[in-house]
Amino acid sequence: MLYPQRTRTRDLFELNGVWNFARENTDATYATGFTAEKQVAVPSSYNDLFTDEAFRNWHVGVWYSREFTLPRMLRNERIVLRFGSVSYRAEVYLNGQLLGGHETGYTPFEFDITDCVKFDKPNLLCVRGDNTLSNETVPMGNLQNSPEAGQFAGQYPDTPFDFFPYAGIQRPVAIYTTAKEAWLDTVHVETTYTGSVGQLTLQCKVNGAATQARISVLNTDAEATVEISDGAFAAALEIPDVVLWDVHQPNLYHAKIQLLDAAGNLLDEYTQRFGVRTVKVEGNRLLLNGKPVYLQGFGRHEDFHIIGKGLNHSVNIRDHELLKWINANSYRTSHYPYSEEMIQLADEQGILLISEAPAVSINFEYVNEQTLKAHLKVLGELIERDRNSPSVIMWSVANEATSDREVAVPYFKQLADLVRSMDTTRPVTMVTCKGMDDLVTEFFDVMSINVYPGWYNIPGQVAEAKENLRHDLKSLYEKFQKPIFITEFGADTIAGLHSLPAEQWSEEYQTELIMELIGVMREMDFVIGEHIWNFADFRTAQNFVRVGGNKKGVFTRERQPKMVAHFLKILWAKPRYE
Ligand code: GCB
Repeated sequence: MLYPQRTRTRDLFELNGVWNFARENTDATYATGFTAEKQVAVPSSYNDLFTDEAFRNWHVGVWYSREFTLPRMLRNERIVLRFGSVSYRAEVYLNGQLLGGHETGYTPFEFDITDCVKFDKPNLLCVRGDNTLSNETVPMGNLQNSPEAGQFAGQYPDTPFDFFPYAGIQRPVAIYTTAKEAWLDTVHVETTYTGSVGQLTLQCKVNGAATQARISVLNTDAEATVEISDGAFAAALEIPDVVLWDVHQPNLYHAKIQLLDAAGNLLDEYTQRFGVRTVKVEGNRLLLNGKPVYLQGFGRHEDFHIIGKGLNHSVNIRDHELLKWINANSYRTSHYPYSEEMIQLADEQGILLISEAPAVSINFEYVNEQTLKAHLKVLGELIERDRNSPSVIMWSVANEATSDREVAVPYFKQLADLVRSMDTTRPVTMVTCKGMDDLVTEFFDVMSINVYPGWYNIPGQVAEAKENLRHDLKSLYEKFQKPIFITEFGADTIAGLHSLPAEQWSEEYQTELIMELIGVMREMDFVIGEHIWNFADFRTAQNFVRVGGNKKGVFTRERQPKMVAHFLKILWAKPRYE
């Protein structure tokens, strides 16, 4: 599915703004219109907009509605309604008619509404959202708080993971048009280079009557015209004197793709952005354009006051500003696909992403075939969505599954196989907390591990925590013989709490622990990256170990630095490999 854009042949407008909202708490039919309980913002999570606890923790059916009018000049166009994401599942009705649904939040979906849209009066759009999680959803939820439900069992709402289950229409809603005769459906870009010549391969799917595709890479001499057959075409282009995409020079190219009919008339035009770069794991190094890169940065969340996980360009800009300020070069989109707009910013600003499926805390006590099906589906949708983004350098198929159980082995093999069948240009990983007991590391290029010495184990004792980490890293490498990426470590810290000598929860403790543990990681040549948990404080479900959320942020939830940020800024100013 393409990201929507306005071109010579396509129109685009957004349906964001203020919509009507109601919880589904009667048997009434909502699909043909309903009495609003509230007004709601789109995009936004609905949970923190209102003052009533009942709205905040509401996770079953909710309804959104609004009207829109289409101008008559679009009468002869193909019209598509597109959602950036609705968590966790959506059903969409236009003028009372069910268009379809989508499951697994965090990925986009769209409907061709050409045949049911009206031009002579306003159209009524009603969307049912539902964030009920179960053992068959990814992520799981509502596991009845039983102890087997894992480390976060017993919290409210009932989620086995450590972030608030925000819900609603959290990303943009748009209408775009194409010509009815033909339109470009999908574009897959792959790039490499030989010497100073960049190589671009395009694989595209097309609908309708176009017979030829003309491709030109803007501001270069690269162009090609190819035949379309069976609704598809492929093209290979060379870019002389290529400027690679890199962290310090995130150079982007634009491939203009035009679909033509037999007479040479333009039917569709779309511009696909791309960067020329390679990424691979070789020995104990992650190589970007053939040069070793050490990952320094964070695990993160889409999370902010009031809007929850709703897309907000200002927050995104501020977050990337802080990443640049602190000299980070990367982050993991823990624990789900972030908005398309955020990925685009990373492409533009040269930030490296480890793009993660929304499979956090998969618990094999509860997994069945449906869980695997949902997991494969959303992983496939994520790869399809982000594959053309140069900033995405690695796929992470899951975070902290109970991957020490035999049943996890065939499950994760299928996930790794799916990724490799779709994309052979990026390494694949799975983030584990099972250490020496992990049974699925063999399927992945990099061993990504979450470790909390000095916090969950060996609390308050930095010297012992260092010794523990040193020992564990050596044993893991000896056993698995893979480069190790530390995807999480850190300490909850209340901004403004100080203590000398340092003790848990103080800014001094977070600073000392993080800086000392990094020292140990850097003793080991096989460690390819240090990602601190977390970039910023974030909201969680309620339980007795979280005081107003998770406080492991290097920045506060308001995006101001804690003490450790200043130390990291100095350390990260000098790249580890030169
Ligand atoms: C983890 C999880 C992360 C939690 C973190 C913590 O291992 O991957 O989602 O937020 O620990 O702070 O406990």
